[in-house]
Amino acid sequence: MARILITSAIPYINGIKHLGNLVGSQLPADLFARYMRARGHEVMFICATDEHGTPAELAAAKAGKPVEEYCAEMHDVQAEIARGFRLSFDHFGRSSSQRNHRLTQHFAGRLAENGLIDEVLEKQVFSIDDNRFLPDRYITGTCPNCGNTSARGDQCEECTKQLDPTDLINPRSSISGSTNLEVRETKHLYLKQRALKDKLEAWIDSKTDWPILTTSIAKKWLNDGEGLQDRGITRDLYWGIPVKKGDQPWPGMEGKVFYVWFDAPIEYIAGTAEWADANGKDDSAWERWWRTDKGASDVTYYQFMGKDNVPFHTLSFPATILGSGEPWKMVDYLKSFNYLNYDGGQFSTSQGRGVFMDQALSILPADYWRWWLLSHAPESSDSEFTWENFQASVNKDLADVLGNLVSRVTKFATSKFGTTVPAGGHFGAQETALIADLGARIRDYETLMEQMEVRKAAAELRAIWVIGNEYLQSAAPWSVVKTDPEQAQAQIRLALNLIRVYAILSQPFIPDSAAAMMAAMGSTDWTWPADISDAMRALPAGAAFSVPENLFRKITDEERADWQTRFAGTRT
Ligand code: B3M
Ligand code: ZN
Repeated sequence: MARILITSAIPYINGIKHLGNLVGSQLPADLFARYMRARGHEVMFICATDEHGTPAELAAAKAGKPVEEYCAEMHDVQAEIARGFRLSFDHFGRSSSQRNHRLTQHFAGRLAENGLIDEVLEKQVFSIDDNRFLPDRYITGTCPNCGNTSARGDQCEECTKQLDPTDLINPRSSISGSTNLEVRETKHLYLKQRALKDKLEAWIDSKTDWPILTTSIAKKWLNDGEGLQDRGITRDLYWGIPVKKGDQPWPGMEGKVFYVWFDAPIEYIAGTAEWADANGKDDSAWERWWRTDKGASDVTYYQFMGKDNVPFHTLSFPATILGSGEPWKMVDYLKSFNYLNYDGGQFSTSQGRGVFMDQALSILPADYWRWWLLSHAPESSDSEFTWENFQASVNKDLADVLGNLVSRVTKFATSKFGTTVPAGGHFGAQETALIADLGARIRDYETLMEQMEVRKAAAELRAIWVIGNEYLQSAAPWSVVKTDPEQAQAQIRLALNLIRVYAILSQPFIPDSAAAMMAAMGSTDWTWPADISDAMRALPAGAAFSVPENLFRKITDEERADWQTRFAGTRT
């Protein structure tokens, strides 16, 4: 049994995420966590809301609420939606927790002690009308790189270039729209990432099994253009973690907070500490996941995120950890995703274009979305959600292939042999061949799941469903029963066992349907089918089963057309 630590990029607090966000981090992380638990490993799966920074302050202002209140409410909303999607976090924390305050201040203190912090008097845009500094998203203007006229002070959403507020052409305040701005001096802390370049490079080079998407982004940031830059880790903002050196005040930094991207990844650790607190455990319970001097040296740590988050996880966060000089667990494998596009364009939070997580659950059960999203995960390239494709995929894969098999078998068995597993006959050549084929395919499926090849794993799972259908088609118990009822009983016994095995294999993708299948088979035995021959005989003759409620319903053309118009834009 291995110990597996899994973190998903933590979603920003400002609003409900769309399906593109979901498939780029939380959902595949959940798939992996579920699979690893199903294989009997000890898993710690952590996510949280990312609550600091200008997006939170701006969203709270727009909602007319104090930012603390806004964040508390939105955390609960996101937690509820995560439960709706069956995201199986061991803990869904908050980056504004006291645990994260203390840990973030601790890391900053260690970095300072190790000579890795510069105090820099720098120039920041100050809004005279708003009487405040305008860091990051508080300022809007024209991108010097691509000409986008609504680029934000931290990054241009069009061309993804990272920006400084002072880079923007024709800058204006995001709060008031005022252009009555001036540049003023203010003191900030810089993390001397350049001093850590060799260490970072050696660490990245040691990750020979990382996906190309991950390493190419890391390398680009390390070496391209001006290369790795020292990074400002503080801001002139009200909302955030107060700048302190450990638990001591930081002279000259009063009233300032840490930059959101400094504290957000630390929340992975803090979130695990929050888990320990929430479960009445002491510090050793979370430290054994995170401190290599306290038991974490046998942990394997996986991170999941969208490609835009990769630089922060391959350079900035590792710089914090390496710079601390303390034995913290670092990521072993970083799985990153491309973007999911929406129906000929992009998902857009600002324009309300696409399907958002709450809307998705309001029209169909979680499993439909989970299946489509995971089987179309944007791995090797960007992928696209279209309603046609979604409808086809749900109707074919879930309803026709899997749902139909379950319903046909259980209904036929009930009508011919009653509601217990029939005892007659024995497995012949066809059954033996199916079992052998299944065994081989399950081994492939395991390999793909272990490698986090999400799409390929989904395709293999679907192929596993398909061979069950093909078997039934050719064995044809509905004909055989007329001439050789014993043989038909053996075929049905096999098919009922197949449903249980499908429940186990499918559970990471479609947990609710899997639970319904298992319940219908009257079993609670989720043991992974390591020995397929045994697994196909697990339901004993005479055991009761039932016909499950229709597992999947088909999406009609009218629904598809309706949803297509409904989600075309301008979410209210
Ligand atoms: N909240 C950005 C995002 O949701 C950011 C991730 C933080 S991971 C530590 O894409
Ligand atoms: Zn741009």
